[in-house]
Amino acid sequence: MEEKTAESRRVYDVPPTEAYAEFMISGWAPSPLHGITQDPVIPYCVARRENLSKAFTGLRIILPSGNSKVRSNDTDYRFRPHSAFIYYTGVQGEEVTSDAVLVMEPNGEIHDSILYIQPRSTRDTSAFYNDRKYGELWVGRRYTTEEASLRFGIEVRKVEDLKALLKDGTPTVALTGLDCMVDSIIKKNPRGTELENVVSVARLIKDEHEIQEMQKAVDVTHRGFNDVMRALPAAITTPRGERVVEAAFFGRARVEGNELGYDTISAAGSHACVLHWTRNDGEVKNGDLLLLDAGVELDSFYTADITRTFPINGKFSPAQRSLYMLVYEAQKAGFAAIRPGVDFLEINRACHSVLAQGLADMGVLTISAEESMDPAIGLHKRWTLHGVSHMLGLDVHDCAQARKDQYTEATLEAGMILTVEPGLYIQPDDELFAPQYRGIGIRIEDDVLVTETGYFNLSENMPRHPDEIEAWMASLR
Ligand SMILES: [Mn+2]
Repeated sequence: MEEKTAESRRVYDVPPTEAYAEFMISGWAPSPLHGITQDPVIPYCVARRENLSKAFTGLRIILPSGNSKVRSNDTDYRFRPHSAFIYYTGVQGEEVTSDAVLVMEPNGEIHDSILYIQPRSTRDTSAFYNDRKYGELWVGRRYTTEEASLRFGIEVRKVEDLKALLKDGTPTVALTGLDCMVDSIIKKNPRGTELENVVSVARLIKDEHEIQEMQKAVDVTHRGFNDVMRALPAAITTPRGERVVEAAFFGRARVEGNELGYDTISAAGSHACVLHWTRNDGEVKNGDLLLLDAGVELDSFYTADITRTFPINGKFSPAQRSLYMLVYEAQKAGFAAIRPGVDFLEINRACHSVLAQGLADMGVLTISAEESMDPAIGLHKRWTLHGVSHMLGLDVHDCAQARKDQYTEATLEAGMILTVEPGLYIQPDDELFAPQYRGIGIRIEDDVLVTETGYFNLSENMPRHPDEIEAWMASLR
């Protein structure tokens, strides 16, 4: 694979003259950064690397941040480092660019960690004014290697020095598919899949710092939902009002956080019955419900994942309220199931039992709830569609490289953070339901920490009961 260089992108730039190049490297005052401090995450990163070291004694471990991805021509998507790179380095927001690599060099029983970065393009280089991708006059100042070393509490070198090191034949384990330079050199990676698994499983149990960041992510997301409530009058009067909702939330994500943790689902009316409705180009109408599934990703890259379903005009109709209460009761049953030692899938069973019973009581499910809960039958899933829990953290679907026996088929442990998100979706053309219920989609999703004695709902402060939701909306009108 050929590396894309800044040079190859600048097809329409006029090359600088020799006189200009000469002129540009002189006459600049020194500009060191003062007051660099370490983020509180750094001691945690040291401990995390010690754990990783033990799993791969004697092997060089390579965790790239990843290359940037071209959107079109010389325009890239906004860069976000790989979650494992974040977890083991503690980088925040945009302070480290693409192409950085964390290398853990074997040193007897332990490893020495070195962070390779694209350092500041200093004034004695031409890059600072002619490198469109990393040059300071194009994209802003970055840390020098010395500054980065202070900031991250780790030895830091230039990434251009990495190529020679990687060619020295040291037995290596690497995360591949992220960095084309690393991939082009690392041909033997027999334990690569195991590394993917280990760095994913490490995040099943959150440390103290992660729990704090998750609470912050939830709190900022709460404020984003408040912004959406305030934007509803504009959403109702604007074509594609779902985009007004999406934009209101996105504003909060960018102002207080790094980004969205995932694409916002802003689903009004029957769009709520489309599980991944991210087109968000529909109307927001008085009398309908709005299902908003959204999460802010902080500068630390931890994200919340919250869903609330609320009446656009501030008041649930009787049909909306009755379906909503069924989902509400299902979620309560899901919460009640959470404590260490319980099967991960028990939360799902608890929620779905309530939903199936409710559907049977309404007469739409014509077999008993118990019969339907038999995994071989599961007819109620016509209206519930999805499982109710997943791990949450740096990724919205966190720990995704864990094996089933470590995750969905394992038991809950204190320190896990997961979602509880039952839903009920009555498609607009579902003739099994009376007309007043058709086209109603409801999901309630909270972010929960498993504790020694049960659980703590990180999003407890966000109203869930219909009465509380109506009061919440009225307070923001
Ligand atoms: Mn979710």
